[in-house]
Amino acid sequence: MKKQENKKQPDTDKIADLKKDYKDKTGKPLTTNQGLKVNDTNNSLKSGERGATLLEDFLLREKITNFDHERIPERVVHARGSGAHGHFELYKSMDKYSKAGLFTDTNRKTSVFVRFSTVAGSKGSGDLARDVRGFAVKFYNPEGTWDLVGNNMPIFFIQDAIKFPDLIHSVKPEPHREIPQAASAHDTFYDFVSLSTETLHNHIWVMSDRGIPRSFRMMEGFGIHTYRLINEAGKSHFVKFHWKPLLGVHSVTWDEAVKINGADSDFHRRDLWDAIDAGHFPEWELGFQIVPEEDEHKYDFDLLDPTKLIPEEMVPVIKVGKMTLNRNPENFFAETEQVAFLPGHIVPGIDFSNDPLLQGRLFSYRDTQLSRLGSPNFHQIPINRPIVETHNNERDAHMQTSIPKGKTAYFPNSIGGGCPHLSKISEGAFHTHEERIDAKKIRTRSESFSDHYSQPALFYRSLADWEKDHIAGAYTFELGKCTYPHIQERMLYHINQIDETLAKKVAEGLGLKIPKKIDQPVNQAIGADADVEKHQPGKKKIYLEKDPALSQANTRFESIATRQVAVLVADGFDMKAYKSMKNALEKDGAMPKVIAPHGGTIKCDQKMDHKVDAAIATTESVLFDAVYIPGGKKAVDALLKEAKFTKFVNEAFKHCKAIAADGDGERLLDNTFVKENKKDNAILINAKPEAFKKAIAKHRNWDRMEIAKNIPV
Ligand code: HDD
Repeated sequence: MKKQENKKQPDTDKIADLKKDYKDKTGKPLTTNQGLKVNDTNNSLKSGERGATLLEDFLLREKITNFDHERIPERVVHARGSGAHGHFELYKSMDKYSKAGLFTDTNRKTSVFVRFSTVAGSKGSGDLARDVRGFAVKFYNPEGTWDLVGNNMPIFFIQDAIKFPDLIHSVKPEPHREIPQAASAHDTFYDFVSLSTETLHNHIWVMSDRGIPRSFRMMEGFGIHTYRLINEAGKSHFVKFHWKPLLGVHSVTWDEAVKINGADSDFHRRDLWDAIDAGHFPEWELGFQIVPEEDEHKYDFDLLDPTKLIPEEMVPVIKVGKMTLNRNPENFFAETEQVAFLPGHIVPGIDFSNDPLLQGRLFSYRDTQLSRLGSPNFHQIPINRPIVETHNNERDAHMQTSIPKGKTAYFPNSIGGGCPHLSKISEGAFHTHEERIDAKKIRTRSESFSDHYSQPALFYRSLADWEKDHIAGAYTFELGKCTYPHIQERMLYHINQIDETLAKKVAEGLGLKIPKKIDQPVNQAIGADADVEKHQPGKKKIYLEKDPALSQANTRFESIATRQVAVLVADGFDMKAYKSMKNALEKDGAMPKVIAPHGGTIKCDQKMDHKVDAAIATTESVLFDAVYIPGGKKAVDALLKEAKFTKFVNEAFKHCKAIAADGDGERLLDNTFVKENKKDNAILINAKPEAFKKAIAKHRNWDRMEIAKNIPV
């Protein structure tokens, strides 16, 4: 991740296009929407100084009417999100697989707009909910816009789009009292999950650390469905899309997530904005997992089943290019709120598969924009407008902003010279891959979709001990919030099918026994006339012992760029130690922040003033990745008088973060639980800054976990 000067970023094609709609009010007079200059926007027109307001007051009416209608419906899912602009560059031509321009032209800088989101919460909910994160990318191509609308997990909860309303109704706040907000830990969700065993794989991912990322910039992204790539010769390959963050995949702990939501519920939104603003542009590599058509049936799972991933051990990810996000939006509503992603937006060289979840999505996303953005003309909103001209015979409708010329709006026509005219495939027209189909029309689920335990078990087996421990904690917490013992037991039964040790731990936490069997069939994902027994999930299969790519223990740990380091100081702090640490951290892109007993400025031992970034009363330990105490006798005496500094260090220690202290700084550590644990790898006392930096790059010292659990903060 390179630090770059934000202002110097050249405009992408899409930014140049958006600039046509920028409105800059600097130095401009206030006018009505008709351009009339205004001399008073504070007082309405009245019948006398103390009289009633007059209906004539068009200024009042325009201002209030606009205000009354400011809100649009929030997204029915993924309501809370944050967006950024950037570009995608290809490493080398992938023409063997795809004829899409963005996968063949290495000279191209494809404009992108990305929106990250949580799923269940409303627009104003906290960023640190335990949830899936949306990862939606809009590629503005000269051949038309392609949307890759994915998540930060490689699989989905359900196998057929027709179940999506049920899934979402079960996780959203319960309908009678609209509780809980942005949380899956409640009765209806577990009722649904325990009866729909296809959900168990995505569910265990949500219970893992992937459900509480440290940053949007430190998440993987996945297209999830199997798509097709089509080359110039018309040959199709199956493909799964992956986004790999250059900063690695990192998460916070549940205790932090809960506290971050209170301390800064915009934590992820702020993190993304600030990083881009500071020139630390987040980057992801795009990867393909390619499966030749002839291998479609060679796996123990069905490629069309979106609850299954293809282990990277079986099909490696080929890195094909890099996406960089380097510009924040100008206006949240105009861009991030109004952007509309549709999995059906496709370009030649890419095509859909028959995944029944994807097929249903192809309907839902266009449909939802009609109530959210209000008109089929939503594609004319600047952020949704393609970078190429569009022409067709669709006409009129609400908020038509273009002025199509001519007499004809139909095809074929001769009056309009046959225009807009059709294009041949050789001229770039989209052509659906001609798949041979010989089948009955039937409402059912393929039996090849019935293996529901093998992949959650593979995921769990592939994790490090600390990750497994976090999962046990998450299940215990979530099921502990479920008030029906029969649902808790049904869940325990399923967890036991995934892993017996895990089930035992969760059962202990819940104070329940693991049932040996469940009386009624559990997979209710099928219709009333179906053979219920046939669709019961079979026992887990082990076709691969472990897939290292599934564990965050095997991610990248090289960089400390953008890591927030709290520097705890008071008047008289040791400037020499501070400067040397600050310079060392900043050299590698970390961001030291001065935290002091009060705001404004603070004096070092050289009597110089230093700007305070946050008074201790206004910040919390959970907002930082590491802590440094530079020392200085007088300063540490002052820090010891303020209990929140001690709490700050104890919390950082509990959350397994790197902590460094120089000189007298050690006395603050001696007032905390660090005192008994100075041999810890990520506790650095009078150590070289390099050692501290190494510990920060490791993200957390999970070896401390057992001790950390007993820290009562
Ligand atoms: Fe969806 C939004 C991702 C299944 C129906 N979805 C939405 C967004 C993301 C995803 C990232 C937010 C886009 C944005 O930032 O504006 N959804 C997924 C993934 C799925 C998935 C990765 C499975 C692999 N979704 C899915 C199904 C349906 C929907 C099966 C309906 C049948 N999704 C919607 C929606 C939303 C949406 C209701 C709400 C707002 C929007 O579309 O534009 O249409």
